[in-house]
Amino acid sequence: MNEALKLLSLMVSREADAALIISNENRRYFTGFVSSLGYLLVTKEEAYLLVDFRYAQAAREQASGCEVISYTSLSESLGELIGSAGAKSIMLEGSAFTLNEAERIDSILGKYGAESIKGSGLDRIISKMRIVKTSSETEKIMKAQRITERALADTLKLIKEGVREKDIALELEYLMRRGGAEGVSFDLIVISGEKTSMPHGVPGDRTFRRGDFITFDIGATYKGYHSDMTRTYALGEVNQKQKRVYATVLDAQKRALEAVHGGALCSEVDAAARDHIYQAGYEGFFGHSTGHGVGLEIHEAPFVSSKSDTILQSGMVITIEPGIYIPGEFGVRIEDMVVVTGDGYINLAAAPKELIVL
Ligand SMILES: [Mn+2]
Repeated sequence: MNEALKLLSLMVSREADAALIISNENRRYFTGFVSSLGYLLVTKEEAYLLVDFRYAQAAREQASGCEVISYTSLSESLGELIGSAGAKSIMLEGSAFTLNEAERIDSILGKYGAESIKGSGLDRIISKMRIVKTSSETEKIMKAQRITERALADTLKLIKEGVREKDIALELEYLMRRGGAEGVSFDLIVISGEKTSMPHGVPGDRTFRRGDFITFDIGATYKGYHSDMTRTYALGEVNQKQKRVYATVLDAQKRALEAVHGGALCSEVDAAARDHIYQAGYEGFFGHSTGHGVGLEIHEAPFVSSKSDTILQSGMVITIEPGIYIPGEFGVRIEDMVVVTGDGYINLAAAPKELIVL
């Protein structure tokens, strides 16, 4: 077993005889192997990656720290392993199994005198391991961020009146992939005008007009790791209300960043942004949390919300992204992705944040 698998095995052994992992992200995290299907069985002594014929050769070459088993009958292969390990209780990834898959696994386990433990126990164990990034993980996140910013800089040159949102989103994706991205972190958000009041608006046929705010919420993936950044630009001109809202969001974002350091509570960081926005008179216009962790998933622990009592630790990668959204008018969000350090943070986003009128 590799180090991550050894640690997982140790933590699982306190609560069960084995763990069965099926999510793409967690299989990749523990074995380094990328596939769209596969079962990682971790017992007290061994880790087995069960894959079908399509992945057998690649898994043998690439998977780290586990024995690769190519199955023709999952039921037989999994059953034999569980039987020979003498495992009676198997933790399942609660967030990854569908009801149908869990029923199928239960019927296999039942035949071999074992049973599953469902719920969030295994998810919590894995989340705790993934929440602090290794330097190799952070490097991949930084690379994804650099690809994103380079593509954004080239795309901004194309912004002018009459250009469609979805053409800009497409161009950005193309440039990211050409720049070395595996793909996009999520469907890129490029929205304009009154649509910017929708935090997750979808790029469409709307064309840019003078006086618009244009929101870019964008990210690329690199070797499985995501990046995430939001910038809001103005086109041609801005009015006083737009300026005031933009300045309020930027101040809130800076205050939240100032609150980031190892030992800070996520809820304190959220409050630093939220209190500022509410005191400026925009209570009710900031309806999402201040940020989230980023890694193999675009949204993962820790969650920087008012309800989170998670303590920030050095090595966590989080976003800080307050916003103000005024329905029917416009919205502003500014998002940076940072690495938490003992006494502060390293900002992975370099794109300027002062209001830019394109
Ligand atoms: Mn985000």
